[in-house]
Amino acid sequence: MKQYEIYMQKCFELARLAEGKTSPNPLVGCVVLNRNGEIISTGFHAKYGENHAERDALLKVSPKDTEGGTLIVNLEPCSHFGKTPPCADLIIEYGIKKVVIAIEDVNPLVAGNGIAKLKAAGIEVVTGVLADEARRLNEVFMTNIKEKRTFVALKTATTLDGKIATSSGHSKWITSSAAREEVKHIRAHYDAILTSSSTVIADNPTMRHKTKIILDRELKTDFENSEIYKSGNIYVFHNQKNASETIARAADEHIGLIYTPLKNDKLDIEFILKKLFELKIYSILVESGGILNGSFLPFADKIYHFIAPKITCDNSSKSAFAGKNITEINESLNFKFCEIQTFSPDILLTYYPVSA
Ligand code: AOF
Ligand code: ZN
Repeated sequence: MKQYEIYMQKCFELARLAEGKTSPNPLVGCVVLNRNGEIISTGFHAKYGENHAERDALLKVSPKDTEGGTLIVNLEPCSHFGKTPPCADLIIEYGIKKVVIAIEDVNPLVAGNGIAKLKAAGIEVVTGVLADEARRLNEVFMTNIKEKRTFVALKTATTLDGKIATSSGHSKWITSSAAREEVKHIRAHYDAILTSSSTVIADNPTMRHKTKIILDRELKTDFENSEIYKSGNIYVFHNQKNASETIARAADEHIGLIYTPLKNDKLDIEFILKKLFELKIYSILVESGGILNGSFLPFADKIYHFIAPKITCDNSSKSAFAGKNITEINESLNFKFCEIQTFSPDILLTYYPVSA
């Protein structure tokens, strides 16, 4: 079993090579052993629409080599005709004797059918190897398919006292360049970055990324000069009637204006998330100030929190999460830590909400 865990880790590494490129498909890696237990091939699902991991690995070798061998993969092999024929059929064709899987596929077209097909062909199937890690690896895919909604991640960078800027808004830079480099990698894993008009106005970020989402209730950002409007696809959620008349540039091909109802005097986040899923934006990274972070926190699936070893000790510097008044500590939202990484001298804490 230990040996399978090592191969499964290898599958995760292979799968991660395609991070940010497979949406809305999962991240999948595969290792093939011959009958003597030696690795003879590896593969991964490199890009949406391309070969699945098992097909990628098997097509590099011949059935002569794989006869009686073992295939390790982090997701149940598929059983449906999609962009490619079923991986389960190819595994059977290649004479594989044993298949080791981390988790079942949640796609209703597959869910259990792939395993059933393999077993019906007399293949031994082992499941559940490093299942928790495998679920985390494909948390976006699983949320999309099971809950039919966009996965929401949130990133913040604070001092030890949880501050993101001084009271005047000064924040460059709280974290080191190593941490800021890592932020670029994190962004690449998500379909879009979401931010607020206040952040656009205060920081004038470029955010060169596939898709950008800006929450700008009163359409007060500078559409002509802000860096963010100069590249890529942009959706602006707002609450202004006759918006496109007021903002000529909004008629531009790459800016989509979306009228959004208000809820408690703010743009309705549930409405926005529903719209994003309809727009096939399957995962977002929220990068903003305390107020928007506070509003998104109840909807967040995951938080990336960089912490620099600095303390402002300032009464009025800005907090990473704001917008509420509570009196009892048990009114706080609760999270569970998942990982601590070091980007010296800073750390990155990754945590998940504890569902109520
Ligand atoms: C696998 N291995 O590497 C992947 C799988 O659109 P298609 O035809 O590529 O099919 C996508 C579905 O296939 C996806 O939703 C998931 O259920 C499965 N993806 N399966 O065995 C892979 N990428
Ligand atoms: Zn497949």
